Amino acid sequence: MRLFLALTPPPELRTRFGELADLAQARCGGRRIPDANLHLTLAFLGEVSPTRLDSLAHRVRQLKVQADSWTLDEWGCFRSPRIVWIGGARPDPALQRLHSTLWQELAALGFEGGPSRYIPHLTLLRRAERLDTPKLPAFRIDWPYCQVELVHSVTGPGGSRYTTLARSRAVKG
Ligand code: 2AM
Repeated sequence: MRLFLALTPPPELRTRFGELADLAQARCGGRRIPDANLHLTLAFLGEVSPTRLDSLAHRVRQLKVQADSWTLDEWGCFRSPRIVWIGGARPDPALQRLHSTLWQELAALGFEGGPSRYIPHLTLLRRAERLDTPKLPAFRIDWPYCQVELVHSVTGPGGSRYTTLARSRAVKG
């Protein structure tokens, strides 16, 4: 089963991110990610044997994620997969720490393959026809978060469907 750890936006931000996805698609073309699928991947695990799910979900439920906020204020793209995304103009130490902590936890469970470099990004479009992001309007959105989710991705003819299998404890403040 294909799994990843992610932050998922609260409903009001999902709508705002969806509006940015519409703007991006109008300018760049490509396949817009549906609002329901918008997320920030923190750790991509790839194919995981279902026999490992219980221990992984258990660990995720034990995690204490320090509440923080991610500021998104920049358009970006990955050229070869032709992905258009939004992220932060400046490095975000809290997200980098969270990414490292998660991969330490995952390594303790025997998962390998944490990337050496992490670029926090929220994908809005895939297979964009034009990577014309400099012409897109400026924006600034603060995304408060306090929970990581373990997400199962199933790819079907209509695209990917995501199901949350476990959530970390919410630790406010
Ligand atoms: P993306 O948005 O940059 O494509 C579910 O597929 C999530 O895992 C997506 O957010 C995707 O990131 C990420 N993902 C998919 N394949 C990946 C890979 N090989 N390495 C890292 N992240 C990946």
